[in-house]
Amino acid sequence: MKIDKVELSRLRMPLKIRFETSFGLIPFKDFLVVSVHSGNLTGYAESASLPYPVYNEETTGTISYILKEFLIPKLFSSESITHPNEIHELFKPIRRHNMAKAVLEGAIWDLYARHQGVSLARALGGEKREIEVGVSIGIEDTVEEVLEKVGKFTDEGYKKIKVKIKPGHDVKVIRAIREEYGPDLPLMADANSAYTLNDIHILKELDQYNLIMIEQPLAHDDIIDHAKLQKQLVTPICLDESIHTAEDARKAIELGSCKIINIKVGRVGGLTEAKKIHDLCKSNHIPVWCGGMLEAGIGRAHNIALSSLNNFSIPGDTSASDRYWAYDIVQPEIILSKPGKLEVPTSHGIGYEINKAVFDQYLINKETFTN
Ligand code: OSB
Ligand code: MG
Repeated sequence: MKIDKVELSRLRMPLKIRFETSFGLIPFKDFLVVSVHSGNLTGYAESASLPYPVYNEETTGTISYILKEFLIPKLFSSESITHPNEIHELFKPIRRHNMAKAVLEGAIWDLYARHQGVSLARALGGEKREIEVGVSIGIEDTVEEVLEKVGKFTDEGYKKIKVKIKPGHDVKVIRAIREEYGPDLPLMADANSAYTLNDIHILKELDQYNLIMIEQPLAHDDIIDHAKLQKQLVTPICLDESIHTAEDARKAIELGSCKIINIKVGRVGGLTEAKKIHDLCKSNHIPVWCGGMLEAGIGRAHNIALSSLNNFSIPGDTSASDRYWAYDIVQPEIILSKPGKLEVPTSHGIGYEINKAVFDQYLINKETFTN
């Protein structure tokens, strides 16, 4: 495949609900859609970035800069691409900036799948025809509001309920959910690094509620203290922020820092690395699931394709589009095909088309780079 053109479209989408985590409120989604063009085919991906560098160090602004200054020129300097795995190698000399790498690589994966005449899921080696999904519930002002959302989403059939926690909004929330919905509700908590080992008494209290896992309780850059913590908890620890590469995953598994890994394509620098982490975890009997970054439809479509790989054995955070969006940028709309399930598309590439009217409504800037 010879890349003729790359387009960067910056979109700003209002969230239809309030979403807060231990690192703060996410007031809207500001992201890039990258499209890569080759002949009459186009591949799409969207950046996982948030408006502020609070989940990781990247923002939509840094991603745009790294793409324009380094990654697009590198792509244009390579002769022709036979497989997207080559992109990961091509970008390797540039350190970190994983979300920037992931969005360009993701668009090339979609283009490659279309070029091969297969779905992205198939191109990645995914076998599932449908995936089980869960939902992530943010920090709310009151426990009652959390309970109401848990009820709404269990009614919709979501297979896993994840609630955000932070000091002061943890045990009381989990206890109330267990009291209201019983011991069998598939429940987990995500702390987004809000605790330290000094809070071990709180984490041990949470350990009594039979959570499927507790996600990233300690520092975003830690695997040592997580290993110490895991030894003292029955509840499996799942790492999110701490894992950026398959090497990070290997070390965390070796140390015993976690028993589960949340894979986010953006955080790990693309689908090639995501698949590598999936494979490594599989051979180490570590289940994985696909995390979310409040994606619009293109990002959701990539997550669905990735989740079709068979070691994604725990429902992910990729809920239907109506979780966050009044109108989504893809069509058909991403909806549950059965309670708590999303169908894996079989048409070429990501399996969804751009809804141009909605896309243009949220578009704030577009730049074109010709090879
Ligand atoms: O830690 O998984 C996280 C959203 C933004 C940043 C980090 C996280 C999240 C979520 C939402 O939990 C997942 C989703 O619904 O996309
Ligand atoms: Mg998380």
